[in-house]
Amino acid sequence: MSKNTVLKKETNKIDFEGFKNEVIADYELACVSREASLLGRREVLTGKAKFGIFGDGKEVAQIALAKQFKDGDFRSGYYRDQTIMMAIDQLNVQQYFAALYAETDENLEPASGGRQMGGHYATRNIDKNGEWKNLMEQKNSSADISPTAGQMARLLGLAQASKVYRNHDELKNIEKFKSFSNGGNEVAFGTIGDASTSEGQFWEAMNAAGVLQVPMVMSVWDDGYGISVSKKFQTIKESISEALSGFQRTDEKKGFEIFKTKGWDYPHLCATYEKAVKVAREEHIPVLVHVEEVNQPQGHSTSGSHERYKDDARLQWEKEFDAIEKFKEFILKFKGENGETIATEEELDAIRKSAKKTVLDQKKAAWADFRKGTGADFDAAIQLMKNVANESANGTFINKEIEGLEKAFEPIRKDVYNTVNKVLRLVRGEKGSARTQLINWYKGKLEENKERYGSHLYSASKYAVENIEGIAPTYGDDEKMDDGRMILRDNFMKLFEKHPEIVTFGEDTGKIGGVNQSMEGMQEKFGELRVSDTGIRENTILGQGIGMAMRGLRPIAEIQYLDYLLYAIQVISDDLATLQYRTKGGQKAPVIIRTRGHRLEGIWHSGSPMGMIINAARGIHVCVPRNMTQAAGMYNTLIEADEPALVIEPLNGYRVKEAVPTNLGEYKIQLGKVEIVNEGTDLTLVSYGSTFNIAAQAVKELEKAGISVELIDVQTLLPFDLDHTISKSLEKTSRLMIVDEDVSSGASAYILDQILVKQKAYYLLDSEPVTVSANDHRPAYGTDGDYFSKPNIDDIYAAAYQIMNEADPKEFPSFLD
Ligand SMILES: Cc1ncc(C[n+]2csc(CCOP(=O)(O)OP(=O)(O)O)c2C)c(N)n1
Ligand SMILES: [Mg+2]
Repeated sequence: MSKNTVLKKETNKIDFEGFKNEVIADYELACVSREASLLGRREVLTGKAKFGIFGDGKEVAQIALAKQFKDGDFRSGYYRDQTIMMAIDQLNVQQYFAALYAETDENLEPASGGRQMGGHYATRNIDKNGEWKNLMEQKNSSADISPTAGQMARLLGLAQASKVYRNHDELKNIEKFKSFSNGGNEVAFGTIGDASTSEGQFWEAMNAAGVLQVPMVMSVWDDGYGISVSKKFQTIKESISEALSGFQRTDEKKGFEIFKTKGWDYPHLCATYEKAVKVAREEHIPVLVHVEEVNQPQGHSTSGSHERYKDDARLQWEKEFDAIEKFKEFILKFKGENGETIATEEELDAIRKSAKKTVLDQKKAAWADFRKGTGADFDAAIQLMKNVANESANGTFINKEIEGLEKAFEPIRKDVYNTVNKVLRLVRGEKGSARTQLINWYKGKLEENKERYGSHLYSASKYAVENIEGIAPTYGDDEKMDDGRMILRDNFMKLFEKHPEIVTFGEDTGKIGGVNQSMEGMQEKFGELRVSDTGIRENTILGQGIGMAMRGLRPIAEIQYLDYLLYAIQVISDDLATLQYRTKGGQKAPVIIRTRGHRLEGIWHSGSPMGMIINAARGIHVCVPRNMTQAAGMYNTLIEADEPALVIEPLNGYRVKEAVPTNLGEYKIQLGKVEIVNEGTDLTLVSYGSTFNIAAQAVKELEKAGISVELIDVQTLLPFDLDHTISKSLEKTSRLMIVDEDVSSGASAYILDQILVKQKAYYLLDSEPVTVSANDHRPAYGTDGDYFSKPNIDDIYAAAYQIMNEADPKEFPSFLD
């Protein structure tokens, strides 16, 4: 067995007992993990859990990987990684089953508090108050998401953080950053299935990691299939390492280090990971570990069986090359230098048997806890409903409902609350005290469950944006004016001086300071580490932001134009916007996304798909400043908060002169607060961003016709007018017009819903509400194209005038007919 040479060498270094114990512990863990997969599948098939996707077949490779995983390191992986999580002590069997059952107590199911299906792993990196834990005292896993390759962009950022920490001398001396890094020695471990390497996200991240030279160890678990679709249809040359061979570094050129190993070959796996991680950790070289011949004994998931698509030969191979069977073979054949053996077959069988029992016991404990949670609700509801039955004329019918619930097989909360609702409907109009008690209990439970299933979409810490109070900009006597871009730039200068953990990056951000020069001179001043150019790759620009923000840095990820945010919307929506929610407050990534848009030229530099963005990105804040003073004030707020946000600077505003505040870097725009820019009595006009400035011109024109418009800038779409200032304005004007440059029924529909429904302003209106939006086609090129595509001053004037004409035709006779 030539493959044993590495281990034989090892045995010279450590005493045989130590070596033997390690191998046996590995075997034991592999067995426990396998038994968890086997039992997990049964739990789904018998109806206790809804869906299962397991890590069987990948155990041995993951144990080898985990040997190299150190405190402070990070994982960004996918649903097959249960054995890594167990091996790094961040998942036990009880938690594994708790997740399968959707246990909502985050103490019992720490990855997501039951919000994610099992197989989606995460560690708790912030505490109950939203404060960072010491990430150097634990092994970390960023929170998994289901979209295949969705872990890639974030992985890049997690690895890049080590690079920043290694090379950023200022941070090394600041105490708080010692809980994020030790001189950048941390590795980011990525895992992905062979089929998911077909996704663009994989290629984009791999190329960027090679360019950036970050310590990322990318493992591909190659089991030859993506559900039923074989490698033949997934990967060029049916081999990801062959496909990526051009990434291999050479003596002359930087690149990746590429390793190949086999998923059942324990000694080779151990040796490979040792080499792979060493080069990544020490030299900051990205590494690909292509783990071939991985198997999948139970097929893809509980949704089907692999006999449908694997032929007999493959199924036979899966049996013969089962990772645990091969591991067992290795142990039994092993002979040390002096003829020592590791274990006998009986001993190994006993380990397997005991693993089975451990798993069964842990599963039972998880189920008992899970039942306890719903059981308490069940018991309380039954008692309260029985009391209602006793006092109600409808007692017989109520008792029938109670009986139905009592007979239900393992009832869940849905069954309990559904029965309570049915009973309450039966006693509507009655006045008994038991009924009141049931109603009060139910309302309290609704709140509890809102929290249980809906908390932490946004930060709940003291650093939540709603807790960051505004500070007005101040102005000197000299009435100094400057281009908008200079106000932004000088404000960034202040922020970068104050917060050494801020880094910014994007296309053209570094050398030239951005396409609009709002970072001009920043790279010279703060260096290439903090102000850098990236490739054209919006998805991973966002991923850099997410990963670095998860490791204590404050990234400002720049997307060159709003229209290209679409390339990043997947990672914004799937990963960033869901992070706090999907971990139930266990992780955060306060990335600031900076972009510019709304109006300039042509189809792809004038878009304003705000409806799409705010609907895709609930969970992040969306700021829509109308000028750069406002934008800078928003950055000043956001840097003090611990939440992700998107700021869309008005693209046509960089060279517009604005008064220069004297307190740059200090003044703050409070998010969720609107600004009444012009007071008026006839009509409330609501707008934001670039179009706001056109609306402001129209308001001046309307004044000449005797129409007094209250002009309100919402400033932020998420959050939206938290004080309900708009409905207060409508109490005065009773007429509402919304001017928005998204397509019809885009952001304007959202704004209308906020004002009419959420703020209950419908009954304040004397005229029908009017929305002025862009045309549904993309905006045409040129100034006339803009005029006829987007809301223009004449559209806005005409729509406002029309409202007043309808209200008082004598005073405001039509000027168009
Ligand atoms: C973006 C996206 N598309 C499709 C799916 C559905 N899906 C889930 S797993 C999977 C196959 C993944 O195969 P592979 O990457 O080889 O991982 P394996 O399950 O084989 O370990 C697919 C298509 C998904 N989750 N995300
Ligand atoms: Mg696969």
